[in-house]
Order: sequence, then structure tokens, then C-alpha cells
Amino acid sequence: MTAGTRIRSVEVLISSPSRNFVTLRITTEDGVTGLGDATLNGRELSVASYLRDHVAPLLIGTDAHRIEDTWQLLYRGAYWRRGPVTMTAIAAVDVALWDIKAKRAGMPLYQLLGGASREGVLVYGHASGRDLAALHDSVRTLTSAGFQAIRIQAAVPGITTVYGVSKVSTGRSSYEPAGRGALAVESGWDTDRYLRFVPEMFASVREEFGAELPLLHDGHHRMTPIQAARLGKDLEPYRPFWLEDCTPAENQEALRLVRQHTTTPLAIGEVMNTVWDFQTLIREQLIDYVRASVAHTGGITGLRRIFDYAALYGVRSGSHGATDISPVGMAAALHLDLAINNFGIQEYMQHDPLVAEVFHSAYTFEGGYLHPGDEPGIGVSYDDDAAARFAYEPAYLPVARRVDGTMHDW
Ligand code: KDG
Ligand code: MG
Repeated sequence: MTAGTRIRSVEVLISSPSRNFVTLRITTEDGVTGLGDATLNGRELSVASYLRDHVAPLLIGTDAHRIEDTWQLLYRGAYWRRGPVTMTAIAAVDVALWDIKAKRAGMPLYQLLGGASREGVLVYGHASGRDLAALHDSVRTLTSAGFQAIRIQAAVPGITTVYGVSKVSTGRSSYEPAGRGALAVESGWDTDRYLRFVPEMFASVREEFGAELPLLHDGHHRMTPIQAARLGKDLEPYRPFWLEDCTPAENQEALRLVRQHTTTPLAIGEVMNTVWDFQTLIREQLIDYVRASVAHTGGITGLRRIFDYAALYGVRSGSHGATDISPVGMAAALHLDLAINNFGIQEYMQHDPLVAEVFHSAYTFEGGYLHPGDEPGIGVSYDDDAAARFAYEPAYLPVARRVDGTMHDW
């Protein structure tokens, strides 16, 4: 073992600058630190406990350089494999170890992943509105800020609250976290109204902004396969960049039916955790983009495995980058985005300014592209003093019920 590379401490840091984040900090005997994102929205403390109570004791004294072996120890050695809590915990360890390795090498992480395959990472921002005029304002705010691809969501007439629609139209989508407090907020849902409205929304944005602006839309797993097929078909004249999470992710075969009916590109995967979850979707080329997040799929090691498998079938990356991915997770994703050949697009939802008080990150945004920066490691540091000002508060994603009260899918 190289002198000093033994792991000396493993700390689980919880802070809440505008929303909750769980961060893992690993320190070696010679004082090199690495950070990993362990945030699992609405279930944060379960990952914190998994790491603190079950993973940290296994890591103390082991060699920080042995990333693959540590990954396999935590994956195979747990017996209870996969699942969001386990894979988020493994991701945090994995990213922290890559951060340490790259710092020791004196290089930004993307160099260790093969070097840059492009000059920057194309991102899409979030536009939303209470009505179509507000949505147009929101799109305009983003295009003026330089965004070159935009996700559009709007309140559906007749449904009181719709997840994904911000209360403000500044382009910073403050619908996340959906609610602080002891219980989840309930939002209403009516799929027929939604299916009638979304093509109208696309038509109005195309009319206002023209044919060329790449537009994306997230269905948040709300449709049955035949409904998703209908929506995909109805959106074809507006050429969406992608339709995301059209059906619940568990039923991979459902995508066969959707695919038979529409050429609208499909993106799936933010709730998935391993390459096994994507096996059918990728092998049968049922999706065009993998929406997985580095923070929920076992880190750089796990997500690279998924992207490399996807590359065999012409499927591209579209990493999850909502605001519940901390700047640590975001930075890790950007290093991977820059290095892989089958990069597609990266989500960039923009954190609340308070987040930058705790996480100091080197990544930069210009002209619609993010770059991870060239600091050794992943390029993010954690400010303990600032974090102490933002204590954890329980927060839940909302739940959706249909008009008759039935619980609905996400
Ligand atoms: O934690 C859940 C959010 O990250 C998710 O709902 C946001 O769907 C989302 C997206 O595409 O950003
Ligand atoms: Mg989504």
C-alpha cells in the first residue's frame, strides 16, 4: 500500500442550505480528503445511517486507492444488493475515492477517466409556468442566460397543483424541495387533461420560439403505456429532444409498446440504480437516453458501467441533475460527461444561491455549456462553518392523487 493512503476517517455531513444534502468526506492518513454526494431526496437519513453505521467501519484502515475492490466489497459483500439506499451509499464512497485519487494525481478527475472528449457539456435548463404566458417568460429568461436546450412544464388547466411547475418564472426552478414538514403535500392528477394539454403547450412554445430550440418534457412516470404512446405520437410534429419518464420505470417491457407507436425520443432512469435496471431498455434499444444519476447508481464506477453498456447500442447519456443532486454529485457527473464518447446532454436545474455558501465548486457555465474546471479532484470543497448554519429539516416530495382520491404513480 502507498504510504499514507490508508483511510483514516469517514464522516457523514448533513446540511440544509435551502434543501437537505448528505455528503460523505473520506480522509486518508496523510490528510487527503475526498467528497461524495449521498443525498436521496426525502429519505436522506436512511443513507446517512447506512454509511455511518454499516459502511464507515468497513473502510477505516483500507487503501483509498482500491476503488474497484471497495465498490465490489460494498456491492457483493453486503449480500442485500441494489436499491436506492445501498447504491447511493456506494456512490458516495466511490466518488470520494475518485476525488482522492485525482487529487493525489494532481489532475482533474476527467483526465483519469480518459481525458476530455469535448470542450464543454451541453446542458438543459428548467422552464415552467402557471400558464403559457408565464412559461414563455421562463423560457426567455433561460435563453437570455445562454441556455441552448430547455425542459418545458406548465400547470395543466383544471389541475390545482402540478409537480415540476415553479411558483416563480425566473428559470430557477424552486419547486424542489416540494415541502418541508412532517407530511408530504398531496397534488392532484388527471391524465386525460394532461394528455390534451401537453401538445398545446409544445405548439405554443414552438410558435413563440421557433423550430430549432431543443425542447424537453418530463412525464414523471404518470402515464400507462398506451397513454405514453399517444402522447409521443401527438408530440412528433413539435420534434421534442426527448420525452422523459413517460411510464413507471419498473415495467421495462411497457416501453416496447410505446416504441412501436412513436418516433419521439425517450429518456428514462433517474429512479434506477444499476446496469441491471437498464438491461432490457438498453439491449432492446427501447430508450434513447439514460437519465441515471452518478449519485444514485454507485458513483463514477457504476454509472460508467451503464454508459459503456449503452454505447454498444447507440444509447446516449442524459444525466440527472436536479437540485437534489448536490454540487458534489453534479461535479462528478460533469467529469464523466466530459470524458465519455456517448454523451448526450446534462440536466442543469441550478441550485439556490445558499447552496454555494456550503459547497464551493469549480464548475462554470457559459453559453449553454458547463465545464467541471481543472482543479485536482472533482473540484468541490465543503465549508463546515457555513454548513453549521443550515440544520437538517425533514422534507418530502409531494404525492399524487387522482381526482377521485386514488394514489397515482410518479
Ligand atoms: O428527487 C426527485 C427529483 O430529482 C425529480 O423529481 C426531478 O424529475 C426530476 C428531474 O427530471 O429533474
Ligand atoms: Mg425527471
